[in-house]
Amino acid sequence: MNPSRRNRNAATCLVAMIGVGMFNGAARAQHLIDLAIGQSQGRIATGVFQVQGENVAPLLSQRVFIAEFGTFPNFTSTPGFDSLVGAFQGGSQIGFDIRRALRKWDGVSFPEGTGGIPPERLQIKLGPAANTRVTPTTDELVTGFSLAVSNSGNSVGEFHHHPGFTLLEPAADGLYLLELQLWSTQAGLGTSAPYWMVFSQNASEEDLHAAASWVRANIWHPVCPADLNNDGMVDDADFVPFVVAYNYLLCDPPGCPTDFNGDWMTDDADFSIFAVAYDALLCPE
Ligand SMILES: [Ca+2]
Ligand SMILES: [Ca+2]
Repeated sequence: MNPSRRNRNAATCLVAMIGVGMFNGAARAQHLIDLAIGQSQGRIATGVFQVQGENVAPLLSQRVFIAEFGTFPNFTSTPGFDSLVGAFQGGSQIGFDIRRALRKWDGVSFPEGTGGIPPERLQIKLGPAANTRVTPTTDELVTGFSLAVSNSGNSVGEFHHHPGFTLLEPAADGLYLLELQLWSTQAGLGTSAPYWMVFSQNASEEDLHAAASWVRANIWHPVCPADLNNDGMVDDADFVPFVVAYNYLLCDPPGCPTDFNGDWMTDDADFSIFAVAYDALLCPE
């Protein structure tokens, strides 16, 4: 790799992105800790928002997210879902499915077998009573409910909703794993890959990060993590957001897409992994 070429190209790209001025970052700051969704490679993709100077960009390469109960006891509505304006067809619906039973962290792993299924179930709810779903007691798919993509005003094509997540009794302390997928009524738009939310019920941040990193390494197995915009290749469009994170050792909650080795920091170890992927350019099949 030629660093000067890379840096020059990346700088050009960054200037171009700022020039485009995708939207005003300050106005949207309240949504930055939401789960970012958008379209890539023909399907819904999940990720996080990254602040880039005056702008905010979705990095759609993240599939493990963290959340903490406690807004009210056993409850949170953060992260919600948000997308850029115009990301989806206005007036279409995006829904979710629960893919399997809830799992509980045993200090080392989220056990696969039925022994890893806790007595607790997790409820997802928004709006009318019909919009309530609870995790199954065995590994089966529970079809969720759908919510509207905006079709009015300055937000046409934006999907922004905050379902409530409630840990049901006995709601013991610990870490819980929820596996979901997102689907759309928009013609030709495919269902997302599975994604995971690790919920903390009074657990330490250290344990929450360790559990999320375990999911990344043992369930997700990302094959091309350096492809931050999820377009199938690692190029300058990925280098820009990587450097933004690298410059500040940042993670972008509720995930950390620029952390490639699972330590919840973006540093030299991740840079080395990025450089190898950048040289290869194309993601593995
Ligand atoms: Ca890319
Ligand atoms: Ca790292």
